[in-house]
Order: sequence, then structure tokens, then C-alpha cells
Amino acid sequence: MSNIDALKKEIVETVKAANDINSLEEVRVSALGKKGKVTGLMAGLGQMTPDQRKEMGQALNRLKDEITAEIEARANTLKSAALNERLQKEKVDVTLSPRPQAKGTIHPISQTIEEMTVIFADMGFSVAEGPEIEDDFHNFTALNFPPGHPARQMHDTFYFPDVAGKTGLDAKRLLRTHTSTVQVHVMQTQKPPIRVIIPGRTYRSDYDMTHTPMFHQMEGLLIDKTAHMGHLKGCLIEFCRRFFEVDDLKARFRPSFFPFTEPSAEMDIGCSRAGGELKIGEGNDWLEILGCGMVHPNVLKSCGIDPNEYQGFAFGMGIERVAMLKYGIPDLRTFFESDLRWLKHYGFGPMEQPNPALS
Ligand code: 2NL
Repeated sequence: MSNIDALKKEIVETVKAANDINSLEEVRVSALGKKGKVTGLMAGLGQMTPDQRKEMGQALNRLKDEITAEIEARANTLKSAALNERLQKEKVDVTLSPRPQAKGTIHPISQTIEEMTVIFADMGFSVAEGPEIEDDFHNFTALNFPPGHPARQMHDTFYFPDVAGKTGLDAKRLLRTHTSTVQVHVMQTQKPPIRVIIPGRTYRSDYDMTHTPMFHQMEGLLIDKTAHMGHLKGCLIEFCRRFFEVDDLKARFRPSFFPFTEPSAEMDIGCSRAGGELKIGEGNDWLEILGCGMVHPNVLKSCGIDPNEYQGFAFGMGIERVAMLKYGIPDLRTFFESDLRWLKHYGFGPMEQPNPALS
């Protein structure tokens, strides 16, 4: 074996023995670096005859190429081994369940809004939202409340101090007392047909066992050319059956009064109160659940819709009330106490279905 072959064998063996990138680099420097073995042989070419130099030069260049290729192959092997080791060490188990330490729950109000929204969305309603700070027009005047109506009194409504220099009803700012203000905005800006629901916070100056100064309402509005009380009844009966998950739930509509609807009605659903326990969908008793009616022509007119061309129905219900009934929550005031034990008991998990009856 020639000296070159022996040197190649020796270097290739050390390349193959290198177990990491750093020792491989050391091998490269000791062979091909400035003071390396191959580089040293190259330096000797100068002392040779031209024939020897040609033969030896070619042999050394081949040697250099072969060693370079061996080093590169070894480097690739080492790099992919290192990558595999890292992937093995750092792998993420995507089958892990959600973090067990999560302590928060979804508030029953949020869950109930979600459940109601899913049902109305299936009937073609979309969600509308609007400001909680309103003016007198959107909260009262457009909704056909006469100037002296009791609801307008300071006693019931949270008014803001008058804006300096401005007087009269138009300047008055207040916290909306119902979400109907949003329907007014919708009617002012959208052309019928309209089909919206409005969940949101509302405010009234009231605090006792069954009233809190902030509470939530879900209202709905449908306007087209032909809607009538039959559509209103069908829509609300369907809603209650799905919301309370009782397929044959009984319902009745009693005449009532609201300034913004004519005729107006209240809807009751069948229940039992046997033994002091309320059961929805059983027995021969009735439970009031919501208010509704055909939108008053004055309201349509105030919002820029021609009552001779269009008509429609509207409804409203308290979200706390239906949440209490569906989930057996006995005390309204606990909704807003932020008691973590209450939230843990009545709250919902993030993975829970908004309405199991629909899935
Ligand atoms: C209830 C009753 C109701 C409406 C709300 C409404 C809105 C417009 C026009 C006509 Cl813009 N009506 N909303 C209608 C009837 C009843 O709420 O007991 N709410 C808690």
C-alpha cells in the first residue's frame, strides 16, 4: 500500500470515529488545515521533478476531495442524529387533556346567552349589539313612551348629569333600561326584512330580592311585509321547547300591555309546582316566561320604516330569569357576587356544548 493510501485509510478511520461535530472539525483541521497532514505533503511538491510533481499533485488532490466528501458525509450523519435526539427529547404530546389546573368557569349568563343564540340563529336571526349609554330618543321616545311615562322618572332610570349648555330631552344621557334601544338603531340603519336578536346589559335603579341595578335582557325583532301573531307564537314556542329541552311543552299567550307593541302579550309555559318544586313541562300550572307583541306603528314610523308597507313582531325576556329556571339557581343576587364557590358550582366548562339538544 502506498503512503497516500495508508494516510487516506488512517484519516477516514478517524473521520468515522468522530462522535460529534466538534471532534469532526478537529479531524478536518489535522488533515486539511494549514498545518494538516495533507497540506504538509502538498508543500513538499515544490522540491519534486515536474513529472513526480504532476503525479503526486493529482494523487493529493484526489485524496483531498475524498477526505472532504468523507467529512461531509459524517457531518450529515451526526447532524441528523442530533436532530432526532432533540425531536425525541422535545416532543409534544398533543393527546394531553386540557390543563387540569384551570380554575375558571363560564358564567351561567354567558352560557345561557350562547344557548339562546344558537337556537335563534337556527331560525335565521343574527346578533346585533349597541351602546349601553343612550339618549332619551332611543330609550323612550322612539319606543312610543309618552312624555310623562313612569319609566322616564329619575327614580327608575340612571340619568347622567346634563351636558353643559344643552337642555331638553334630546340632551339627556342615560344607561339603557332595555335592549330595545339597539332595535331602534337597527331599524334606523337597515332596510327590512330584519331578523335580529339583542342580548345585553341593561340598567334600572332597583335593588331587592328579585331586582339588581344591572341585569341582562334578550330581545328579538322581526320585520317584513307579512309577519303576524301566528309567526310570533310559532317562533317563541319553538324557542322555549328547544331551550328547556321539552318537545311537547305547553304554552299560552295572555293579552298584556307595552308602549312599543300592539297587540301585546305575555307568554306562559306549562309547569308543575307539586311539593314546592318547580318542574317545567309537567303538570297543569303556568309560568310566565316572556313579553311580546306586534311592533307598534308609531315605533316603525319613529325609526323611519313605513308602517303601511311593513309590520313585524318583537319580544323580550330576562336572561337571569330563564337561566335561574333552566339551571335551578335560587337567588338572583348571587349572579353578581363573583363568589368562586358559586361559579364553580353553577359555571360551565369551556368544552361544554352551548345546547346539547341541538348537537
Ligand atoms: C319583557 C318584554 C318586550 C319588546 C320587548 C320591542 C322592541 C322594539 C319594538 C317593539 Cl324596538 N318591541 N321589544 C316587545 C315586547 C316585549 O319585553 O318582559 N322583557 C323583559
